[in-house]
Amino acid sequence: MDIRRNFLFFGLVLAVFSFAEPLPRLFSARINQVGYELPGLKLLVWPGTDSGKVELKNVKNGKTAFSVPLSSLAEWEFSGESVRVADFSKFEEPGTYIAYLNDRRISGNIFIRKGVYEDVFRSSLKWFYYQRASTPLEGEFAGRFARLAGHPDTNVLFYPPEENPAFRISSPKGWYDAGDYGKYIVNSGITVFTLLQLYEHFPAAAAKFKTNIPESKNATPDLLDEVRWNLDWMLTMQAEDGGVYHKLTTQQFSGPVLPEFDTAERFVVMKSTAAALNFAAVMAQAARVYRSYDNAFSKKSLAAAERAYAWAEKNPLIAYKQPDGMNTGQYNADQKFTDEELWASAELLAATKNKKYRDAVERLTFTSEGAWWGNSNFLAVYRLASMPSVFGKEKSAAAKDSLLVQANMLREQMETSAYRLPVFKWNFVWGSNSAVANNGIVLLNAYYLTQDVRYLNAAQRALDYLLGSNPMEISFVTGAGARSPRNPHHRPSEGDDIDDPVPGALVGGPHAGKQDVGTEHWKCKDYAASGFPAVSYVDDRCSYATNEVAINWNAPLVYLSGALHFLYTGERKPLLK
Ligand code: 9MR
Repeated sequence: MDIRRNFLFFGLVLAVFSFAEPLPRLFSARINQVGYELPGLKLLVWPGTDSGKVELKNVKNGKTAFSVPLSSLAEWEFSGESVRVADFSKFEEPGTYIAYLNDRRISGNIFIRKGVYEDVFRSSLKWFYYQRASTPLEGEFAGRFARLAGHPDTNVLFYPPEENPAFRISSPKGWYDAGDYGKYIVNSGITVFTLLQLYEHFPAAAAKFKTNIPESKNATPDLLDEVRWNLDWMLTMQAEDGGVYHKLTTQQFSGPVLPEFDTAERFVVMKSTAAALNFAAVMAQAARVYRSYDNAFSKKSLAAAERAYAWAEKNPLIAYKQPDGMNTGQYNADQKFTDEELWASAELLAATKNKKYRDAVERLTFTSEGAWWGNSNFLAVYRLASMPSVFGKEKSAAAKDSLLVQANMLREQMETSAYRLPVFKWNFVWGSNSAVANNGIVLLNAYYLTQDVRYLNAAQRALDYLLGSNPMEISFVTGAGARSPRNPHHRPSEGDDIDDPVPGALVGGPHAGKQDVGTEHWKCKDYAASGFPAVSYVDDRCSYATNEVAINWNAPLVYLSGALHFLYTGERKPLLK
């Protein structure tokens, strides 16, 4: 039973004041509502049965600028729809267009221009600034989303307190994990890794990219300053023996209030193997990435990583176990930590070249599975495949093969499925949108390693899906596109007096799990009744299973939109070493 049920009362109070109207439908053709780059793949998905030629008319003069026949009808098993596809990739004239079929308007505005993903990239990265704990968000940087500081976290207790009554640590900063105000090491791991990878792959362009944060005027790239906010917090979560506390939260999730009003006691909870290894991996990565900007920090991170790794060697099987009376997130997927161990060993080897870590990398195996917070396997694979100078030609080639197994499956799925999407059945889980975004990252890595543009095109479709080319006809990113979530499950957006949600957030997305139905479902009737996974979504704050936001979901959106932006507008080749 999810503790959020305990907030039924809050829900009832809110229901009186807020009636989340369903968003109006658009013109039905499923397009990337943000737009298309000039040279990229450009698809339109038409859910009607009628066939014919799709004509793109320029809004400037109403004249047809391009026309292309629709494909044959095919069914998409995840939405139950039969659809046709129009491929207008060959059309490269910048402008704003509207699609017509047999003289009937079938689309909203279709934007084609260079740099079309810059805004969504910037806002999804900037969203992390809005998630900062222990600091006010000032108007200069946050605009109308300015708010007071919350959660100083300078006096954090141990949970359960009776086990260690004298315990106190100061553990400020970090990002709020999601719609709630907890801070969790495991989820921070994949998030930090993903954001730092973008910097590693496109250092020159990423270094110049500005997000208007308080650190923007210093000599460090904004992307690295943003991630540093969370790394600084993570460092405080390491105990003297090298172990790392699993999370820092209140006992219960708070109500839908701004940070300043959530004043309940905050606790750290037990050290876990997963936390130690996630910590070791990203601290070792940070040691490399920050070396030229802040050598002292780099050294400190590396020492912390080595201590956490050594702790995990001595404590290899400590799974997180939720203590009685503690009801916030758990982030414990399995009792096996070899994937985290491989990842941490690979990062430590890249940072130190030490034999100890090389032996571990040689001993541990990897598979062809994708990345999410519960499986770090691919995080290691990306690293191994891209650094033959560190891991040896053979090991890197094996990692590349492993990556290509998954990438080929995704590419084929994109090329053959009715919606032309690199999405599998098992991606429709809690946080499905992040699964789609992470699939895009697998494909981009395959593209880097092979220069085969078919992988790039498949990655483009992952972004298209997130930005509107989906059966819900919605861009799943707040503030981006013609129609986007208005009511995410996100306490700061719920607790303020601003109509719009905080921008740049990717909501969790559709899936048929419906873990939230039965709580406040009177507002979510259609959602509760929906059968197909790709349409089981509701833009309502009550739906924490489909409409919450989270750092590990936004990070792959930042990566995907950022990498495509860089690849299309300048740095054509990522840096792999
Ligand atoms: O992202 C997590 C998802 O994979 C799990 O199925 C779900 C239920 O355990 O929890 C999700 O993570 C939540 C975390 O536990 C607490 N903060 C909000 C996260 C997003 O819903």
